[in-house]
Amino acid sequence: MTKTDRDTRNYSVLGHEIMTRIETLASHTEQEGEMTRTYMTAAHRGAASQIASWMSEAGMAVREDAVGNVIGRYEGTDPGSAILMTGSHFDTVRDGGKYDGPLGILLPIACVAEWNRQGKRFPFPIEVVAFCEEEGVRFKAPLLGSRAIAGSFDKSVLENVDDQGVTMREAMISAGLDPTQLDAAAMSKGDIAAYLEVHIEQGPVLLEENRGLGVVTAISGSSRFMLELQGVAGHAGTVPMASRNDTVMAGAEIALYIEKRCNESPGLVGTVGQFNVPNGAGNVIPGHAVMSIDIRAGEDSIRRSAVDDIQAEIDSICTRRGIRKSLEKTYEAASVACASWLQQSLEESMERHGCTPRRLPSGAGHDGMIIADIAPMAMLFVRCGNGGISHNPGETMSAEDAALASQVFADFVENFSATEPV
Ligand code: HGY
Ligand code: MN
Ligand code: MN
Repeated sequence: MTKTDRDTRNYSVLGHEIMTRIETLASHTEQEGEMTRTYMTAAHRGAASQIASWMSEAGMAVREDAVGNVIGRYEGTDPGSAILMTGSHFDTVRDGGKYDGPLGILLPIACVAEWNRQGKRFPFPIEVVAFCEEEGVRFKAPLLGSRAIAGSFDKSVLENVDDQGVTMREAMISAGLDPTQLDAAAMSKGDIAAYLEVHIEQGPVLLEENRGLGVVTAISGSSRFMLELQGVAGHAGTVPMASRNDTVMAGAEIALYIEKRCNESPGLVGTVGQFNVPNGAGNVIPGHAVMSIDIRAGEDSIRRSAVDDIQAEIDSICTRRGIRKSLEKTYEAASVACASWLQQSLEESMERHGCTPRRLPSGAGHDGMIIADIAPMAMLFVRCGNGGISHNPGETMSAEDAALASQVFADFVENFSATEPV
């Protein structure tokens, strides 16, 4: 059996092992039969300890930082060398998929375990980071894990409350964490030689082009808002249409304008993911409605001009309909480019394993966009099945693609040198 055949056989075993572990990790969910794992819940803590034990089985020293990131360190031979960091998040959206996040944690752990079995070490240490909170579901504050490491954690979010009125601070303390130690989690520029995140594409491009892998060029920026609409509640049967201040109809008109405006520029997307009528009733004109707005584009200028237009249209719709509004920006991040020298290295690794390189942008946000503040960042996309669907229980990928991604990831690491080629 040639080395390559052996490699391919080993990696196909690794691919299946990764998929099995993704299933095991998915059992840590808040809701039987669906994938929901939000920050600092019992399911989240269970997943953290499962990941920690896989990291230590793989020969890594494991620590948990003050925000709840689980970090496995595979020591290098040169103690002064900067870290090659990899990882992804282990929280999920509600009723989401099993692969968004965990793939980027479990694939590197499997590769480190293989190197550990072979007694193989690198000059640089490898740190696999299981980021604790990327989706921002429970406390409406995304990318907390990577912000803590990048030193951009905004402590005001500690007072954010979940649907039960629990603050983030309380949730952290009851899980045994110490929010006063958050600054100690931060790393500085220079500590990390490069950050590489392996992630499912969460879209249809690789699937439609029959490719297993792609190299990410940039992570799209996004602007997110919560819009609160105050109208006049009234009797559904007696108030004439012309005299209504109906917050759902105003919200619906706003949502349709967002759709129209975002259809005007390629790559611009707009989503109203939440639209609620608190204490609503079927026979009451809704006097109060709350909706989320998420606007993204690869180009920041395109996103910003769309946001300006949408804000102006919200004003005019609300004035015309006699609706009071409050628009709160909950999150904004500029588009972040991936380091071209790392993209180049990833392409070379892909070519060594028979993949024709394909570069593509990421419409989804990732921890890599935050770590990019303190380290050169790259992402390797892995094909999604089922039309590329994600943030949906139908999210899926194959063991073969997990094996191929492991081979390319391992090749990238085995050929990595901590300095950018001149
Ligand atoms: O919303 C996003 O783009 C990411 O999945 N959190
Ligand atoms: Mn993700
Ligand atoms: Mn996601």
